[in-house]
Amino acid sequence: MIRRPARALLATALIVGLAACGGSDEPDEVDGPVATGIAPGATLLGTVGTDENADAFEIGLTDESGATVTTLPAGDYTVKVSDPSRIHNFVLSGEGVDAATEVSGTGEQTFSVTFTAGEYTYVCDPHPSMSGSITVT
Ligand SMILES: [Cu+2]
Repeated sequence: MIRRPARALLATALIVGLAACGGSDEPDEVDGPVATGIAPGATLLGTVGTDENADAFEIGLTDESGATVTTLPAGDYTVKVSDPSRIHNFVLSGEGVDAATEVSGTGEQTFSVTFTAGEYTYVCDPHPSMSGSITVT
């Protein structure tokens, strides 16, 4: 007798959850905040691993507040990459850009890049599932 209302509540929660996900045009699912209002001249932060675990299978490109970059206007940018892992690297590529850290190397590297309209990707060479993309407009 108690189960039936509980089940109905669960079903309602599922429907609401599905509705919230519907209609998303985002090409990649992003955890956490998405960066907005980025302008040429900004510094972007590339990361592999996590603060807790340098070898974690995580890769990211964020603004200085830590919000994930998914789109930004064409122009010149500084990309600071933090690569504390000996099993990962960070490769940012696309039209006119090929910036990469070494897999075996660790530390920070800073790249000056010029983005033009189009798609750019960032990926870890040994682990292609670690990847993301940005759309330059
Ligand atoms: Cu990797």
